[in-house]
Amino acid sequence: MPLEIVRNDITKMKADAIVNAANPALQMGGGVCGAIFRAAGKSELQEACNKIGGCKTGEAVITPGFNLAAKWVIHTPGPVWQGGSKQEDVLLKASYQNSLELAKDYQCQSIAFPLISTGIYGYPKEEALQIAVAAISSFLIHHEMNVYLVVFDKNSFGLSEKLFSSIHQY
Ligand code: AR6
Repeated sequence: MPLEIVRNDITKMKADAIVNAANPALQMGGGVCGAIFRAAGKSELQEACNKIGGCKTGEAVITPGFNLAAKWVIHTPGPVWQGGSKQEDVLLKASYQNSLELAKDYQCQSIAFPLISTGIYGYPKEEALQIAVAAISSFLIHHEMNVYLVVFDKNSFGLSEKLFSSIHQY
């Protein structure tokens, strides 16, 4: 089962790494980022992020998971949706690819992603879901890893069922 779409709170995922939909300043924000910081331990995780200093859109950095079940948190700022003409698709794909490469470098056997950029950053969910599945699938052609795509709200889950019903048949 190399790619599974699940409906859950990502902070509850028992994977080697969970991915944070971060901002380039690596500061605690709202959405999934706020939830991850609260569950990991706000001050410890913020301190680890401050040591790194920042991360460009589409790139990825790693910190410990502190109080999370996950050993690592991989932080990647996805693009802010600006209508689709600012290479948002390229940058979103890069967020998935760079996070997966970093997980591989840290010998992770499992990783859980949220739907990066689809909340506060405004990326249309259906397109973001297609990009996520395509980027993860092409990585899995050449690598062994259990990848979870964690959808949180009911709409996203419904959309994933509509688009990728075959994925649930494992
Ligand atoms: N588990 C899984 N998914 C979640 C959770 C959760 N606990 N909470 C929300 N989501 P967002 P972005 C979903 O806004 O759009 C922050 O302030 C949510 O339904 O968290 O990349 C950062 O610091 C949505 O589908 O991230 C940045 O400043 C998805 O996670 C900025 O927001 C992403 O929504 C990043 O915005």
